[in-house]
Amino acid sequence: MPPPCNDVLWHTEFFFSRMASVHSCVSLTISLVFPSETSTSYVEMIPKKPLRLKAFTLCMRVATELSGEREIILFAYRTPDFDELNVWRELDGRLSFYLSGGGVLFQVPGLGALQTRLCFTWDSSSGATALFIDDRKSLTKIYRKGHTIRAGGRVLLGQDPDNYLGGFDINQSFVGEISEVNLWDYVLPDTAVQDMMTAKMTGGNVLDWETVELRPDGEVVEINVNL
Ligand SMILES: *[C@@H]1O[C@H](CO)[C@@H](O)[C@H](O)[C@H]1NC(C)=O
Ligand SMILES: [Ca+2]
Repeated sequence: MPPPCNDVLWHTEFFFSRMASVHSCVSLTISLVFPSETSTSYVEMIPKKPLRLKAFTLCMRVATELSGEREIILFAYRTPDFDELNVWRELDGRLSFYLSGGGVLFQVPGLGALQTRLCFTWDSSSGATALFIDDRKSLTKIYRKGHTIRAGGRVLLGQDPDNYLGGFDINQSFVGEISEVNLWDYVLPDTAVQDMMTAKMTGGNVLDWETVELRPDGEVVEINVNL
């Protein structure tokens, strides 16, 4: 086993006849697999600080084979009375998020079995919001200018809670694989988002996938992945 470099491992590759050796760091990360539709399985993420947000960047790596007219919850943050920040794959395949009220929807290529990296950005001061998918950025839309996301809720993957920690609907559950969920309380520069898309999404100052405490409940499998 080659020596570790910080939290990653060195490995050596030999390229063809040139016999040049190249060292690179292989990152270990956790990925969550939701194998089937349930109205019970979820993973709670414990944030580093309260989600009192006037801006955010929310990233995740996701794959799902759910097809047809099926809503899929990708991320849910709910306080006792409101869905504060919920991210969806809509019935018609659009990607969207909702800040306690009507949502903002992006008409983009649909999710599928191949892993897709997504980052949403939103800034209350202008209302500007955009979506990055792998190395591409969407148009900018204007949504909920002046709004503040409230603190005091819970972050869930796998289910859409219609009350504080329940009211799950099997037909909105997440089925597939999800990882690299990171949340920042500001809008990252486009280049920073795009650099992460080609390496690893990490370092969220509210939710950092590398260090976040995950509390799984039900039928969820945590696997280790070498990126
Ligand atoms: C889920 O969807 C199926 C198929 O459309 C339907 O038969 C079932 O009643 C739905 N379940 C709930 C809880 O809405
Ligand atoms: Ca619901």
